[in-house]
Amino acid sequence: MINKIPHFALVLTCFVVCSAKNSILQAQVPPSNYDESKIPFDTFPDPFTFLDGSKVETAEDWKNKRQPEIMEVFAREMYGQSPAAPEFVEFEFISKDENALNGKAVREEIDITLAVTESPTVMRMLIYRPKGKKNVPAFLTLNFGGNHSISDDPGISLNENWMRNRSDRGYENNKATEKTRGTASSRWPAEMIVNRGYALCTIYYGDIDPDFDDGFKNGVHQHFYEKDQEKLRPDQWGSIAAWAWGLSRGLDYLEINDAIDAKRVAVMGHSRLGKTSLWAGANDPRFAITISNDSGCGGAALNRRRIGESVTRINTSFPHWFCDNFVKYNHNEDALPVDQHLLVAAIAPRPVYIASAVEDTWADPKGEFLAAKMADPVYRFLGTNGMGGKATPTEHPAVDQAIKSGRIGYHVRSGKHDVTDFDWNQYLDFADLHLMKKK
Ligand code: GTR
Repeated sequence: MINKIPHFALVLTCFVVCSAKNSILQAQVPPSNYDESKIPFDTFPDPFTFLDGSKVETAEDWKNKRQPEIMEVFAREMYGQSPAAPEFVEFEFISKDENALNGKAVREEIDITLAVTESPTVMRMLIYRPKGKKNVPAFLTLNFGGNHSISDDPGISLNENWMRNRSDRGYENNKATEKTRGTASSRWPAEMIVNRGYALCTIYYGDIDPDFDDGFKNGVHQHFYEKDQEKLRPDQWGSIAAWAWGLSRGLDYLEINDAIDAKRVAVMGHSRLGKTSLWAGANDPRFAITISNDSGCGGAALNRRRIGESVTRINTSFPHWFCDNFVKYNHNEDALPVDQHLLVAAIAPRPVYIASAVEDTWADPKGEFLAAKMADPVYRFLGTNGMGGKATPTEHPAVDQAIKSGRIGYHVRSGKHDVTDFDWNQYLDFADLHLMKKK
């Protein structure tokens, strides 16, 4: 049965779209720099100075003017502007198992329609939630390999959409095979999450927009062109913005699912999907916590440092992730009136957690920490404890020592670019602090 529920709580933003920048992009990309002494810029945009040079004086100035100004720049120059939420949440129950995860959880699959047209784009949400409980807090995430890749539970439907080939894992001819079941389970400890009292809700990101550069013909973009528009404008949504928009549509659905408390949902993502969770969390104030795992360039890492992956590199390798305007900042990061600490600050005062991995130098762990640290004064200005303690920390914390007592969490874990139980343990502790009712 298809369910249609009007969704009134959604803010209208302007209509969207972006265009292809591939042609401009095959310019030379210099080798990546890892030498701190060769960082080209040493100053970063001040959170408390408006674009016209005037100063933020009060918390109201921040909330009503500076935060929207920052978000407007990020939307226009980097991620692209996204369309308004649809008027209805249309969804369909696909499956349910009352005895999942050794009898501890309920497993459900729900199809959520992203655009109601003759050939709609539909994303499938997989939920594991603690059995016998209502109104539980949740983690909402996107995954890379299909919902069936997060667990070897045979009841999860195999995703049939386009997948990136990876024959060692069973992704062939751009499709998932049965062999791909559970291949990402180490990143998704569903049982641990459910045992701690949370639901895990996840969606294959390619359901929203397949992750390749096709000039935005497929995925959700195709439904939002204006009449006679053939390609996206340079300020309209790239794929990261589309994935983030899809996360908000996932939250629309959770608002009408009474097993989940939609006011206690943490949006979490890894790598390109960590960039996505930051953009989703900054745009949608309904997300109670925002978690970025190893998000790197275009996520938490500061663009102006140009360490590891640079703006030029990312725009060249992944021309569809950002809007076309972002190409203006290739080798020219300093011209961008924002940097990534301001994206973290734009989430304030809601809790945010940024995680790095020591061996993930491509993502510039130090730049990720500095973005958190440089957002701390905004959190404190808004009357919260920022990274915790009495003042902004001065040093990068020791490896595997999480900072998690304040509104901004941070750790640098030992090991590689990945999501591990260590990461999840920190996110669960952070969520306990902010989302679990004190007894
Ligand atoms: C890399 C890319 C990173 C990161 C990563 C991922 O190739 O350079 O920005 O997003 O992919 O998402 O796995």
